[in-house]
Amino acid sequence: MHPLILLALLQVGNVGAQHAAPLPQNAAPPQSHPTTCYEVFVRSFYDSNGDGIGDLPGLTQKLDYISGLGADCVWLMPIAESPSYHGYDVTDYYKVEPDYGTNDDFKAFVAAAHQHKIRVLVDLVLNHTSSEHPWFQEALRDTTAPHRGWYRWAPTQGGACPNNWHKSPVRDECYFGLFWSGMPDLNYENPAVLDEMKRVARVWLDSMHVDGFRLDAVRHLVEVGNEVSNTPGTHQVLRDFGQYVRGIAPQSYTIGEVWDNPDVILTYYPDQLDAYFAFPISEALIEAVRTGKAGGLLPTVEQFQRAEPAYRWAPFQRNHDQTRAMTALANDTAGARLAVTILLTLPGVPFVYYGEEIGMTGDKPDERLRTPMQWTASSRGFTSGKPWETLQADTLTANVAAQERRPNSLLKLYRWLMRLRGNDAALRDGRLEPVETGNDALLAYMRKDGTAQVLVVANLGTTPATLAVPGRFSYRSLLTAGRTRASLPTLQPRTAYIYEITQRP
Ligand SMILES: [Ca+2]
Ligand SMILES: [Ca+2]
Repeated sequence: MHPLILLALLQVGNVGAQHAAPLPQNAAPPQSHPTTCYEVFVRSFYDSNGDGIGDLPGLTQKLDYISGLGADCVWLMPIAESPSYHGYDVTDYYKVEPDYGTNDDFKAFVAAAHQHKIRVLVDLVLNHTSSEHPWFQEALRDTTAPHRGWYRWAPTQGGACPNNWHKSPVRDECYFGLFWSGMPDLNYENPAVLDEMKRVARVWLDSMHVDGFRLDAVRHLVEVGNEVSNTPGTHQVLRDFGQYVRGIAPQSYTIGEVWDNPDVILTYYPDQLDAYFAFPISEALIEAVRTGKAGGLLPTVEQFQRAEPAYRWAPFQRNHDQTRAMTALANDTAGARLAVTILLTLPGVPFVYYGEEIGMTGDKPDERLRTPMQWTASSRGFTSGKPWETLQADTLTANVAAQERRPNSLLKLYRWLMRLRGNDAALRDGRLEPVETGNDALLAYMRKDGTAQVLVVANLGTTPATLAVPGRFSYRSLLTAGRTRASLPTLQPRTAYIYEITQRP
């Protein structure tokens, strides 16, 4: 039985099993959700043919590495045909970007991933297309074109276009594009647009065999006047789309990007996408490690936990739009170790951004957040040719090969924690209960399922600390070998501990 179901039954049991109430709608059994998901930028992962661009055959060759980490899921940033390096402006939703390979290369990748027991989520960009998409090009040139109504048009005002609108290059009119002129927004007030995106989803699920989607910028789907975020129409599109995908692929997983505060994110449940990224947890986590103060981290986690089952929200450190974690932590390796130990012991479905596991650095502009994976001390580990983007200089020291050789490297810690999470039901699915420490530099929480409990303690501060947990327990470390203890040791500065604890008589 799944622990979440057991937990639900135990709770029902508390109020009298003979009057068991039906489970609330949002506590439906999860469809075997991922344990830990690894975000990959294909262009920067591994180049198989020496053109300097990472590709699908290269990614396929690195599946042993990803499964060796302990990930059972990958999210691939956009892989559909696109004129840009990042792929968030699509020109053909049904075709793999030629830089990355062919549709057959993608199918071969998915088959190999499934042999590694890794599910594949692909980025799906619903909000906008590329301005070079044939739909938009036809609509731009011909006001009677079939796809004219798939975009939003308006007359110019005194020859100019208002904020978020862009001047047509062919006539005196404006079109709407929230992000930039190269990304015209699709018009979801036209039902044909959503119908088309359902066809796209079906093809990727049925013919390409993906296991789900990461959905980009979903809070911006439908505009009302000047309101461009979180409108009722946006919720309705997601409700419709989520229901459609669950209907044709009940085992799939959809996760949306709603980069907003917790109260707003929670309005996207219970009946829209399966899950959303927990941006507020990410921010509180990095902030806690950076400042040495637990601050709002656990209250934020509890806010999500109270509202929704853990498989429906995804904590992470950083993604492809944000300063990399190691850079945000000012190159503090102890901080990076604290951050991942906390991340991978929180409830939810944690996501790891490629390269985080070796402490890759990077700051804006965006290209520098998405540099090639540092397999070895030079770019030769990524490509035999000239890399599409220069690697970070610290590939000399921060690389997979070096960390494979070093005991206790960051890479080995990630591997240990990801596998631990996969094998420990309390860590994977248990509820989080904060432990009062009376010290803001000391973060402590229990993870409990029906049978086991795990205690996580992180001393975020720079001085040693102690913590007395009420009750008589035995402590068995899940991070290091060693004897079972009767109490916690002195908690060293900038160090985290994980113990399985059992009641002593
Ligand atoms: Ca290539
Ligand atoms: Ca939009």
